[in-house]
Amino acid sequence: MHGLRVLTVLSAGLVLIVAAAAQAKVAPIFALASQKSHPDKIKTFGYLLGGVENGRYVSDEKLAETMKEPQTYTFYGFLTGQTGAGTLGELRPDDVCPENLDVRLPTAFTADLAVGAAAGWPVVPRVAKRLLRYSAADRRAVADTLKKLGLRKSDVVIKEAFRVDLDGNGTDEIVLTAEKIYRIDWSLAGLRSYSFVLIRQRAGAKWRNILVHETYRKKKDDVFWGEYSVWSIGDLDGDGRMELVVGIGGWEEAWIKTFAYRDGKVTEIWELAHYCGV
Ligand SMILES: [Ca+2]
Ligand SMILES: [Ca+2]
Repeated sequence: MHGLRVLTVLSAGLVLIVAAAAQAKVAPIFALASQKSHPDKIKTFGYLLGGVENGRYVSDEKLAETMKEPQTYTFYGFLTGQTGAGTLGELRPDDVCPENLDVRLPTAFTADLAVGAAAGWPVVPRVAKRLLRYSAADRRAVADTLKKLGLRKSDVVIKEAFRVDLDGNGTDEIVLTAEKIYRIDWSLAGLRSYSFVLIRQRAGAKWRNILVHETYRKKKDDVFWGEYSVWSIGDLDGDGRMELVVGIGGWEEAWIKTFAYRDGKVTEIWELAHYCGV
């Protein structure tokens, strides 16, 4: 009996050590994209945004050193939930912007996020629903935002909208992208052009508009960054609230930005950012 007891204690200790080691490991986060950078398209690239370790974000520069060993990833679509698990291709400097690291995906993916298996929580705890029709209230929210930006004369155009409970408080938010580009030529957006991502949050009987990020040309000097789109929505740090991964595709420049939404406020997560310009 005595021997068995020692064995039990030993094996319990071993389990604890393994669990502690797994928890300490950084989980890298990749945003998956097609060259056209749209979540509905088949994905061919994974861009390393950064990682998460014990609820804290780690920048991609710091992370690259720890990523020599191949590891397992879980794949998620924000409209489908978990779609699978597996390995990714070799991490390598980006062709255009070698300061960034990315992977060419070994097979065709429909997921939009790959997160290291060390993240032990559901990255998509609530699946978002794409809205196929936009309500009058959605259009009014865009019109009100345009008024605030000083763009009363711009046309109200909603490009995409999703319904999901971002913060897990039991009430759905609406995340929408609005955009109208008055083209001067194929690479230049004229005055009154805008593109932005907006959260509509229900507060009692009313709804509040929370601008996530925007670009617009009100004056000649204003620089139009590019076209916004929602790449993914997932809980990247395991606190139960979902973050937004937003792509901005400009002429010769592209950004991937990540935002946290907490208590009705949006903050940018600097560690999980990606920029490429030529
Ligand atoms: Ca909510
Ligand atoms: Ca979170």
